[in-house]
Amino acid sequence: MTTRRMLMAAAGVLAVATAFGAAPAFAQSKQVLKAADVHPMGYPTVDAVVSIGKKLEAATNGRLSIQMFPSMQLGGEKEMIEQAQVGALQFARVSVGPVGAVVDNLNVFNLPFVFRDIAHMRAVVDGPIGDELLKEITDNPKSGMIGLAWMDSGARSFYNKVRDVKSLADLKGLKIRMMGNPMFVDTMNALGGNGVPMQMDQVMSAMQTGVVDGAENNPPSYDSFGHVPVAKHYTLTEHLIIPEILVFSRKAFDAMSKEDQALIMKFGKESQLEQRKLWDARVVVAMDKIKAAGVNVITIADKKPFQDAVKPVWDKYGSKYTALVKRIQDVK
Ligand code: GTR
Repeated sequence: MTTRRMLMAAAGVLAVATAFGAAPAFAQSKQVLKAADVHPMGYPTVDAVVSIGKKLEAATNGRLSIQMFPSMQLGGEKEMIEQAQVGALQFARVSVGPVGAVVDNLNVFNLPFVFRDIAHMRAVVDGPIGDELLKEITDNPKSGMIGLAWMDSGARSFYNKVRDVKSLADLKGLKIRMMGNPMFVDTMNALGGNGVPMQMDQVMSAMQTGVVDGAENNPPSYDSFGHVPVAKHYTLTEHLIIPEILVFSRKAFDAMSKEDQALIMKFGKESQLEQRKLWDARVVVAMDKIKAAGVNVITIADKKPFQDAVKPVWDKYGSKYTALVKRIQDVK
């Protein structure tokens, strides 16, 4: 046998061994796990995942580590989910918005005003409902993902470059970028504006060229995506409180040893509360920067007209989740 053929034969034997789950040699080899986020280094979600990498390195003597691809380097969140599904990417930190398109029950968190406030959202994701929904991602054979942890994304509010929005009437006719899930576009339309679905990587130029008048996001994202100087009217509608989610590629997970899987699950889960601390500090910094940039930050004392206006969204999508919504509402 030539050396080349011998190598190929050896590779064949190993491939068969792997297929039958007997590949201790592979399980012990050095592995750099890829992680991606749309946010830059220093953003709370990114730092929380970098910290998982440090813990993995410490626990495995450097055998497992994480390479972070921040700032949309691997594309938008839809692409990140697809890459995790095929095993090209191991950790994807994405919003529940796009994951709802893959695991339907998650869409319950995408209903406008489903949470009373941020504290309510936290109580829900920290409790049994949060655990069940993570497990649903993991157990759903079509998802291709393992649900590791929830992360905080505060509350989303509207910003635009045209005018102050003090009431529903002011939203009329404004073209507002929404994340690509029909529930969000319908939410904007129900509020009187025009919802335009778009991935984050296109939003800046769309605002600059007038394809959209604005977007909606939490203060840290509004600041960190560089949208503040372009769209200086910010209204704290807090219409969507959508948690972030950290997923791991099912394909990559299945190829790991039980011990390594346990480390991923453990450090993944620990990142939930670590990220939250980083988040709370970041919100304060972002709000200060937004105000210092001369943005008129408008609070809405009575959100009831906004909540009433999104009733059609609840009529269209809410009935599927009635039991789950009731359980969410019952969480104190
Ligand atoms: C951010 C969130 C991202 C993404 C982004 C968006 O708040 O952290 O995961 O959802 O908003 O609007 O696309």
